[in-house]
Amino acid sequence: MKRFRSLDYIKNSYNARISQIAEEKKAGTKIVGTFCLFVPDEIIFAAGADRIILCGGKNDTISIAEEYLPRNICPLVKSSFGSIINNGCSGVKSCSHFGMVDLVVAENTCDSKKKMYELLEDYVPTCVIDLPQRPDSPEALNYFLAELHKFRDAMEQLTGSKVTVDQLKKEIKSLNETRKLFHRLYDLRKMDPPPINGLDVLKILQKQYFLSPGELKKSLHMLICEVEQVNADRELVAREPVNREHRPRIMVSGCPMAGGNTKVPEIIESKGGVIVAEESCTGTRSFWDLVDEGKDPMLALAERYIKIPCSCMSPNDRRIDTILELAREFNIDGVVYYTLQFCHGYNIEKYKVQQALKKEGIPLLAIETDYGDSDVEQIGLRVDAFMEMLS
Ligand code: BJ8
Repeated sequence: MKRFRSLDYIKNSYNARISQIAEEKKAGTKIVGTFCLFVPDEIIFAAGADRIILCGGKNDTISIAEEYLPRNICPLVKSSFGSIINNGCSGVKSCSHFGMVDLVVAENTCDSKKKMYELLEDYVPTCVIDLPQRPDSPEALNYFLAELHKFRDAMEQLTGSKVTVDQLKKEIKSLNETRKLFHRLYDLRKMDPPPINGLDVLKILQKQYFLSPGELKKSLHMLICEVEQVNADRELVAREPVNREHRPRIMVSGCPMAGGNTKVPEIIESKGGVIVAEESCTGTRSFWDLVDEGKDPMLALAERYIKIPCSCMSPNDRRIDTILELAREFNIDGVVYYTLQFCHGYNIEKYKVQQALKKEGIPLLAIETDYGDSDVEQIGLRVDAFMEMLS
């Protein structure tokens, strides 16, 4: 598979982004840290603040968190908490951006996150958006809209700037443009074989809430141009007979893979599969639906964000429908169902997902794992057998 130069650019963007945030802070811009897709970035940007993601995907800060949190909770929660409280001062190499935020905007989703946020307040000011967890009930939308209004007020207080309707509309339009770019990239992955592998796409997915919106758009444009070029070159070659071996087309579905966590995709693609879609918060859940630009912006945001099919919602049939739709659109051969240890929501939903896929004749391999390396070999053997079955 081709090496994409734009991905080197994205990989090397970390230091530039940190310097940019440091400059912004010096100039008085407030920096907001988030953990979840349910927090609308549009409101943060419309208030004149900047945003960085705080989800931890690395193993090395987990032991720090375990001094405060139980061992048997999800590694994403422990890694994130460890990174924030460590903040580079206990000998473990930590990402410096964790110490740069003025306000954490959290959300009531799973129990582990909710309770972790209560502890976090001792380290950094934290504002929590409450979520109605039955999104299809008639009262849910109004409740969520009221929560978003409170969040907007908190942002205005933080920055001292009014969030105007015009500014919100501008940010909605801009973030919709980014979502459309992701759709373009994913459309290219519908080809067989896809011109880009899943690990490469994951590199930009993991950076999407770290880069500034402008840098993200620029990076996506560069990547899409390169991937389109691969296709154009292929069409030329395809006029002559070429033997293209079919690699099993895999969809990864389940928990997010925060930056630093690429274990399972690496195994899948090293065993001959190619990931063509991710039903995940580091995947389609982050960009699939656009915000309606024709409506009152706060209502449009509430309508769009409440529909995110996270397993914290109940019932969550929307997620099953999405998985089936993606499986058809991307011509999926098999699903790798990815759960982080102790994430009960995604783990329990696996049963319904498996039943729905079975009716479509699509096999599922369930992998439950953490951020450590001790199970790499064992996962490798299971993925190997799965690929052989799909070939
Ligand atoms: S919208 S998936 S980002 S909550 S993996 S911490 S659910 S125990 S990350 Fe999430 Fe928002 Fe939902 Fe997405 Fe809890 Fe599960 Fe851990 Fe999770």
